[in-house]
Amino acid sequence: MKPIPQADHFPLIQRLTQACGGSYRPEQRRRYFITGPQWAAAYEGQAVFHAPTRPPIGFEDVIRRFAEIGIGYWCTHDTDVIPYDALFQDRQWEITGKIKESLDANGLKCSMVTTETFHHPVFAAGPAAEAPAIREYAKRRLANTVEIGHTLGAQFAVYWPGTLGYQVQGAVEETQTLQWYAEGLNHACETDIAVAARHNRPTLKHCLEAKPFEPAAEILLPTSDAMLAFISSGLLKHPDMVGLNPEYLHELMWGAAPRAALARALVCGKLFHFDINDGYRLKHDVDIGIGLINPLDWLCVLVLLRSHGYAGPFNLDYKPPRTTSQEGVFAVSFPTAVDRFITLWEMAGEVISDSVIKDATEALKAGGEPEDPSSAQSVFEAQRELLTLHELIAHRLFQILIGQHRGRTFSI
Ligand code: GCO
Ligand code: MN
Ligand code: MN
Repeated sequence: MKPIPQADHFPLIQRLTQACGGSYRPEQRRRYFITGPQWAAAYEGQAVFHAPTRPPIGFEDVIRRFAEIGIGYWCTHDTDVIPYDALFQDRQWEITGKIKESLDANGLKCSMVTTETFHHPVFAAGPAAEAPAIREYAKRRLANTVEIGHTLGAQFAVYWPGTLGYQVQGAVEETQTLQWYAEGLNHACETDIAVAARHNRPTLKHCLEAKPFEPAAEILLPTSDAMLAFISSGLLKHPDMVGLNPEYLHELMWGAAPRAALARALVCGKLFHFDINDGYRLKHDVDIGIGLINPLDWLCVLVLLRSHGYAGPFNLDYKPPRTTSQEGVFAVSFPTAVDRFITLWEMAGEVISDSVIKDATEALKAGGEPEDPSSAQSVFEAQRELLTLHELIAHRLFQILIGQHRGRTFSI
């Protein structure tokens, strides 16, 4: 095979992307509450073992390209867009002003802001370290992000605690550290109440995001369930303002059924925000685009959320692969992730109205009537045939996933 001339590479990718079909128009994509993170689009491909594969890109280009794709909302860490030496300075407000201009010019909204409390060496011992000066600094950053959020018109603030944990045991006293972490959140909520009043806006929804295995060896709040317990622990002064931003892969990583983790957040009224991506169980945080690994599981997740009227953001918190070029990030990686989400969401609607699944579910709920309700054997026998429907429903979901319910056939 002859090498392909450089100039033909991108046209080839474009032709094959078009040949894939199934893409939605930007106006269609904008109907969904899909949010695009600055950090995902600007991810350069670097990691512990990896040098960057893509050049840096600023918010102007990211916002413009999200607009072209039809991603209607943008979100950011404070330091994705504000260099450390500009934080708390006039320059931070100049940058914020420019972001606002970019968003307005491109018809995007800022959905969420989040504070980076994990990358800079000041957070080496975590955002709730022993030294009061570190915790005071973290509080200033959280308060500053709340102020930026209101200035940009955000509705949500997200907190991924980073190194809230330890490498070696015994030095960190967990109850104390959790108390300190709560103090940071209390400060953010109290600042929010004052700032929201000043801006004449509702307060933000403060969303905790758990991740089980990184970046510390042991994590104090490793799962969404741990965070639910933390929210109702009594340590938070405004637990009503605080909910969850579960991430699909973060729940899968520790071996959970993500849909069941989301269900637990739903019954607590705490599913505020949702980071969407994909990956593998019991591995590290590979942040692959939604639906590429577990499409059937994803379909089931979206059935749950659709049937419960979840109306929060779907945040594309994944990492375009290192093998994807910067052009590829916007021409392939983001639009195809958005389109898989939309397809799965619409499919979830088909599942909800599918007559086979409806009839089967209703039959399971009606159950059979035992001759003797006090006899285990009689109760069992009355249900024996109906319980087969569990597997039939799973089969039907597979058919819907691959289009067999619409008559797609495979010849043998
Ligand atoms: C991760 C996390 C982050 C957070 C982000 C928002 O995978 O490292 O999911 O991407 O979502 O820091 O706070
Ligand atoms: Mn992740
Ligand atoms: Mn995330």
